[in-house]
Formats: sequence, structure tokens, C-alpha cells
Amino acid sequence: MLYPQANAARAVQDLSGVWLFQLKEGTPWRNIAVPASYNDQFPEAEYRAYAGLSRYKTALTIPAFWQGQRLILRFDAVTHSARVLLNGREIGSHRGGFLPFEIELTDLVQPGETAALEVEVDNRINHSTLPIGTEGSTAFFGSDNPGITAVEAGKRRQREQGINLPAFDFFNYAGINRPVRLYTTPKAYIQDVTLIPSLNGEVKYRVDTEGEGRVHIDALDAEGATVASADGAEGVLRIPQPHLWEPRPGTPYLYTARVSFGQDQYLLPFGIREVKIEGTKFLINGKPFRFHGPCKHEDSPFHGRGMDQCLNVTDINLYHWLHANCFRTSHYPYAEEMYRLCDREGIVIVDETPAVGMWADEHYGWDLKDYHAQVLKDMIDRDKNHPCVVVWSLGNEPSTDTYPQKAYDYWWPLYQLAHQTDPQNRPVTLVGCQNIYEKDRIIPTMDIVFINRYYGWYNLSGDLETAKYAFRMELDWWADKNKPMVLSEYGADTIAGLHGAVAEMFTEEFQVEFYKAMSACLDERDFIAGEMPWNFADFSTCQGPMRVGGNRKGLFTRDRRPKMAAHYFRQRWASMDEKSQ
Ligand code: BDP
Repeated sequence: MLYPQANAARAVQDLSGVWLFQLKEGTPWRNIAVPASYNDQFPEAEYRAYAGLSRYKTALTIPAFWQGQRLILRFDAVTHSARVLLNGREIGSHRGGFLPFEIELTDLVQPGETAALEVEVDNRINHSTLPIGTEGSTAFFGSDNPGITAVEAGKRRQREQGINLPAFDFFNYAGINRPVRLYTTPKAYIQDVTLIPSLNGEVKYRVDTEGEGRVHIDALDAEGATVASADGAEGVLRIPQPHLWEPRPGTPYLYTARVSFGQDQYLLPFGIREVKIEGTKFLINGKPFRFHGPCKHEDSPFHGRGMDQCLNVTDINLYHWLHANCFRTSHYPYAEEMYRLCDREGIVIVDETPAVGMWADEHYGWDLKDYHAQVLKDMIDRDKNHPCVVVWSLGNEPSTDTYPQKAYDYWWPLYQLAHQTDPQNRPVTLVGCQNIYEKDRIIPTMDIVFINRYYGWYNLSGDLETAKYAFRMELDWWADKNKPMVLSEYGADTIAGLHGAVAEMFTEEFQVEFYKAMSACLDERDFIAGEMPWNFADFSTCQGPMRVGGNRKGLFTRDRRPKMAAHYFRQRWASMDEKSQ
């Protein structure tokens, strides 16, 4: 799906602003900022804790001079599902809170008219949503005490009252989290553009269109000069002496594909780069690439998971400050603006579906597979042209060792689907939980192995010498698999400002010592293709006995102040940058 764009042929009306919001039937309509999660915009507890249907409304005015154009309403993400009404009539709906959907309005409103737009949002999570809700079975992180009569009764009561707990470790921020836009195209229009670049400067392309017309395509260099052209819906652009898109600290050179079709036009930035795996090496443009950068969340004060360009730019500049070169979109596809920024900034992305919370063994019996496949396809269709995206992640930390065959049967078809769907055929991974790795059948079959490990934190807590001993033992097991491996999560909760001459858990000193211990193990092994600390910044979670105002494993605080560990990685990754130059 193409990102909405204003150009010589298309107009965009951004509907960001202050809308009206009703938390539930009978509560007052109140002003609300869009886009942003609704949870933190009101001081009342019920807005933060609510689970159920809510409503947004605004007025939509179609400029009269848009006469004769197609009109498309695009929602970039409504979490977790949406029903859209125009003048009181349902015109569309969508399931899933992290990917865009569109509704064509051409035959539903007249240019010059004002219509009432209403969006009903459902933030509930359960066994058939991605991410997963617990349905009252087990809370994320303890406080569960199975078998105790009174606790069980309490849990039943919570279920009856509709308390809706996440099976994942981030706050269930909901609402219209990303922009809503109305845009036009001419009646005959460009529906999609697909680009497959290779290092010799040949860019295979395909343009999907609707209506009558002929396709012409130009490749423009960074200065806007035309460097290659072609005609027809499918073909090859031949760019002489191509500049490559290199991840930082290289140059993320971008070309633009200018596509025209009848009256329509679309400009798509793209990079020339190739991603390949050879033995234990992950190669970008034929050169070994070592992933180093913390995983992220879309999370900030006030906005919740709401898209915020200023935050994105600030975060990416902090990545540069850290000499970090990548992140994983843990644990859901991010707003498209972030990928567009990373294309320009040379930051590499591991793009992840919202399949998180699948740690209960029963989930292989739930009816999720087809929906999961659809979400994976939609994510790849949305993000396929971004040079910054170099790996697809099918999901995070499912159960894979209790029923290894069931896990294999669930994930292997998704692995194949990702390869079939991606025109650039990028490597695919599934992020593995700390588990009985010898029993796991699926994680070792991935193109690149991503494992999350918390030696020294959740297990062998505080004992870093033994943590190293155990982690080394596991690494010995992986050593002969002949695959590149990334330590895709590791970290320690750290309260900014808490210090100790003795480096004990939760102090800033411990966080640094923890990372030093893990670095020592990683640096000994050639097959290690990267390290991705958990997490870039502290982030909000639901309440739990292991969360002090959220997850505190950030290298930065939630308001982006560096902890000592940020300085540690800044030095470490600066010296890695130097070596790679
Ligand atoms: C991992 C999860 C991540 C959590 C992290 C933690 O992938 O979502 O936030 O642990 O516990 O298991 O901090």
C-alpha cells in the first residue's frame, strides 16, 4: 500500500487535530488529540484502564475543487480494531492495530460537502488478536498463584468485570494512534509500485494501476537529475554508476522513482542495496554488517503510542549519538514515518509483526494462523520498498520448546510466506525466548538466528560470573549451526540515579557491568552478527510486581536522558564504527 503523498497529481488533507472522544456509552464527549493514544490524555483512572468500545468524531469537509478526483480516507493505525461511519452509516472496518487501511469515499460524499466522520475503536485483546490478551488466564509476570481458592475467585471476578490483561510487557495503548488523511488520485491511478534494486544499478520494477493509461518511470538521483527511464508496467531501470544505499556510518544514498500513469503521478524514494547471508555473515552490499542498536518501542509521555515526528527525529539522533546502526520494531510494525526517516538516516530496521504474547502452549490450538498470515503479508506489502528494512521478524518469543513440532508446524509456513511475499526476498527470523534451546526445532531453522537472553537478570540474578559461564555454554551449542546470530534482547532494569559502590541489581553500575559481561561473551565468537540491548528507553507497561512505573531496562529514561549504560554503548559502538570503516 502506497504512503499518501501530495504531488502535482494528488492532494492530501491531514485530519490531525482535536476531535471529540467518548470513552464509553454514557460518558461525556471530550476533546482529544489525534493522532495519539487516548489513555494518558485524561487524568481519570478509567481512561487508562478501560477495555472496550470507544468513539471518536470529527467533521470532514471535501474541498469543492477536488471535483472529478478519487477520494480516499486512510487510517495509518487504529488500535486494535475500527469501525468507520460516515453520516451515521458504516462505511468500513478493520482488524489489527498497527497497519493502515483505506476506504474509498468517491461515491459517498460530494466535493464541497461536510460529512460527520465517526470512528469506533475497540482496544480489547484476547486469544484471537495480535498482540495477545490473556483472557484472564495468566497475568504477564506472576501475581498468579494458581490453585489458591480466593485468588482464583478474584481472577474469575476480574474476568466477569471485563478486565482485559495483556500477555505482553508493554502498556496496551489504544485509539487513533497514527495519522488519518484524506487524499485524492485521478480516476485512473497508480495503485502500487514495487522495486527490486541490484548492485549493478538495475532496478526491476512493477507498477499496478487501475483504469486506462500508459506507465512511464524515471529514476532521479539525489540532486533530482533523471538518470534512467523506462516505459511499461513492468521492466528494468538501468542506473549507470549507481550510488549505493549504505547503512550508517556509510551514506544512505536515495534515488526517487517518479512514476506517471495518465494524469497520475507517484514519487517513491528508494535505495540500491543488497542483503544476503553467507555462512555466518550477514552482508549488506557484500560487506559484513554487524547489528548494533537497542530495540525500541513506540512509547512516550502524553502520546502513549501516538505517532510523533519530533520524537522520531530525536530518537534517531540519539541512535547516531550512540553510534547505533539498527533497531527492531519490537513488537509491532511502527508508523511509516519512522521507516521513511530511517531510509534517509541509514538506520537499519528489523521489521516485526505484532505476534507477541504467544508464550502459552495452547496458542497453537487457537484460531490465529490465517489472521497472522494476513498481518505478515500486509506488513511486507506496506514496507517492501524501504532500503532500511533488512530482515522480517515473524514474531517475538512464542513458546517453541514444550511442543517443538507444533511450533514448527505453525511458524514454518509463515517463514515460507514471508519469502514468497517479499519481492526483495529478505532474510526472515523469529525472535526466540530464553528456553530449552536443545529442544527447539524452529528458531535454528531461521535465516538468521535472533535470541533473547536474560542470563544474570531473570535467571542467575545478579551473579554475572555465573551468567557468563552459562551464556558461554549456550553459545557453544549454537556455534556449529553455521548461522549468523544476533543477541536480540538482553538487559537489566535500572532506576536512573540509583547508584552503588557495589554493582547490585537496579543500580546504574549493575546495568553497565551486566552489559560488559555479555559483551565479553559476544566478542569471543565469530558467528555473532549483532547485539541489540533491551531497551532503548524506559517504557510504560501494565502494573505488576516486577515493574516500577513501567519497564526500566532503557539505556535512556523515558524522557530520553542517558543512563551510564548509554555512555558505555556509545564508546563501544564508536570503536566498532571505526573498525568497520
Ligand atoms: C522479553 C520480551 C520483552 C520484555 C522483556 C523484559 O520480549 O517484551 O519487555 O523481556 O522482560 O521477554 O524486559
